[in-house]
Amino acid sequence: MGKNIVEKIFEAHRAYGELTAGSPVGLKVDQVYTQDATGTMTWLQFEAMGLDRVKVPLAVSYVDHNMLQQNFMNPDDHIFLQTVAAKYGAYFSKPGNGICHQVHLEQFAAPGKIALGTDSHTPTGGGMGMIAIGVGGLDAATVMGGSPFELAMPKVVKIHLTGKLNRPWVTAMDVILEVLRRLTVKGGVGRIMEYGGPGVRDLNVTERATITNMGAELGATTSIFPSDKRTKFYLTAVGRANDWMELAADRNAKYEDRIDIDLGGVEPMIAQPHSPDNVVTVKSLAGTKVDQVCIGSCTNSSYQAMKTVAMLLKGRTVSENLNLLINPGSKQVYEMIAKEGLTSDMIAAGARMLESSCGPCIGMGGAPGSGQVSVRSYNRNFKGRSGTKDAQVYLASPVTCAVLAMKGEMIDPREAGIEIRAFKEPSKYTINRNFLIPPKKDTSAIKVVKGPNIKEVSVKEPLKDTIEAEVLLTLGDNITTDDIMPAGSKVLPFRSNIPAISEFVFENIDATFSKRAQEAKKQGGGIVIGGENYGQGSSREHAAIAPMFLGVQAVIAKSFARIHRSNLINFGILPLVFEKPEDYDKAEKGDRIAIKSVFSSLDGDQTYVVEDLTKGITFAVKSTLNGREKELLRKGGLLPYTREKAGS
Ligand code: MIC
Ligand code: SF4
Repeated sequence: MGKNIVEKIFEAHRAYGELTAGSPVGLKVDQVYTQDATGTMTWLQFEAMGLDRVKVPLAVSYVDHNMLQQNFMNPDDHIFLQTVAAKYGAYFSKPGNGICHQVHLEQFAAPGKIALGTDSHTPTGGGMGMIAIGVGGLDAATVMGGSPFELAMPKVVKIHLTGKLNRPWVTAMDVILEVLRRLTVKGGVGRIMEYGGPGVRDLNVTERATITNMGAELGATTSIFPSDKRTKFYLTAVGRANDWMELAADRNAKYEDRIDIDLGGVEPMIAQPHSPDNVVTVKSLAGTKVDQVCIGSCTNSSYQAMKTVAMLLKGRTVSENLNLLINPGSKQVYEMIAKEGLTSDMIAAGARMLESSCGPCIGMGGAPGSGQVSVRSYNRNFKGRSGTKDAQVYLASPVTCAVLAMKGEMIDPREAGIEIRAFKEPSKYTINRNFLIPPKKDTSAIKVVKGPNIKEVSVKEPLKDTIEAEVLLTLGDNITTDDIMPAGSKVLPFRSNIPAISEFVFENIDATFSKRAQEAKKQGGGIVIGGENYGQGSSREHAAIAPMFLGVQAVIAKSFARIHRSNLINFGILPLVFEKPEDYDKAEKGDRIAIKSVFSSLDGDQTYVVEDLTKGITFAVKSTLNGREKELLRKGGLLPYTREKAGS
């Protein structure tokens, strides 16, 4: 039988298990990378394993998120990450070198390989024909320690592309917005999106990477493109021709489902507040006033994105009442556009140039004013993420963004009366690796430096046979990890300090949560109730560690997002789903509930009876844990489990 690309790569990396959808499969991983906001925890956890060196062929520690250095905290994290990388044999990408996904694409991504990253947008590498998956920090640490990466074999969906984009006004960003419009933020759960069809040839690697990057918003495990001539062209242009190999699905490959997109029919699209799947055509919003435009982020900050924007801005002016912020994705891109005079076109037009980092995307500066409209070429517009609770954040292509920046209001870019030349993919990129510090052979003299804000990793006590706890919060569908554990300049510096960061859990939904949880912890702990797709979005494991620290014992939801479900298990919190979704509103905030005989349920059919002691009613919930996950939960999570194994 013919194989699809996913099966080919999985087969070549299989450590154990079957490639049957839903069953556990262990994969040998080629590359692991971390970024600073999730990386401090990851490396602290790696350190706790007591190994001498990482056991994967390539590990990279990037710094790109926490770049606002308001005090000692962020720079201390950077020093920790640099010294810990040096100590354990990883590359270190210095602050200023760029956003991890863009830099990784330029420097390390290679067809046929498997990479894990402690960031949900790791699938960017899928544009290069690799399997690149976002994971929680502890999962990454365990793999760096030499274990295979285990996941439930996803279903593979084919996105069949035909035709050609109507350039320059329609871009790869519009394609992924169209996919999100059709499939929603839940559409990819448990799936890998494999792109194919003749339309693939119309897209170059960085365009493909925009699509796979934002494929994370579908909830998909990852997305992947074939590796073909265009992949070879890009790899040659970045000086890595040797990393190329051809990769295509067999003619008779099987897929769970197929989605057809004619690139020629795609229009300029825009995601409206507050979800990346709330997508309409830009045209339908014509006339809406825009106050801020941000161009860049890991989704759209390649040389192509920057050059196209510069060509649009050249000789023109940013609208009087609007702010334009630009963050190029990597130092190499920045250097190249500077050399070619493109930054000067941007500056002359009135753009505020930011450093190569995540910046406004994660609320690290660049917050919009009260109630303002911000249009961004980024991938997430969750409420409050920009740093301003009542801001209206929209997502669109860099081309659309640049046009809106000049017009000051929404307009279909095709109707703005602006002409530009077509973009030509360069056959040679600027290459400069001076901010990428390679691993050293002899690390014996290296000392890991930890500033005062870097605190020990917290550990949970083993699972109890009876959970008696208070319902702390009941929530709706699609709760994001930004809702659970907000980011932004106030909170991010505490990523290496769990007691401090836990004060902010659910802050934007219910500011009393942390206090109430701490009270409930004294009486057996708390329970959180959610709807569908609980924990979508960012991979931040702080959305599990901090609730664990606050005594949350279980989350009961209609369904969970993949990375967050793993993170909950890794930190000893039971992820339970309603047996009957209509029981969702039976237990309410403030109710005391009991789950008895947890162990026999865990070993049996994984159905548990929940008694609402306040209301005197019962309902059933279940778990779908595999053998390893059950073991982890019994011990209180992956850290106590690994420690016990190492000690035995
Ligand atoms: C994000 O885009 O939400 C982040 C910030 O990059 C996160 C990681 C984090 O919270 O540190 C992600 O996407 O996983
Ligand atoms: Fe950084 Fe934003 Fe990309 Fe996350 S989505 S990695 S915050 S640029």
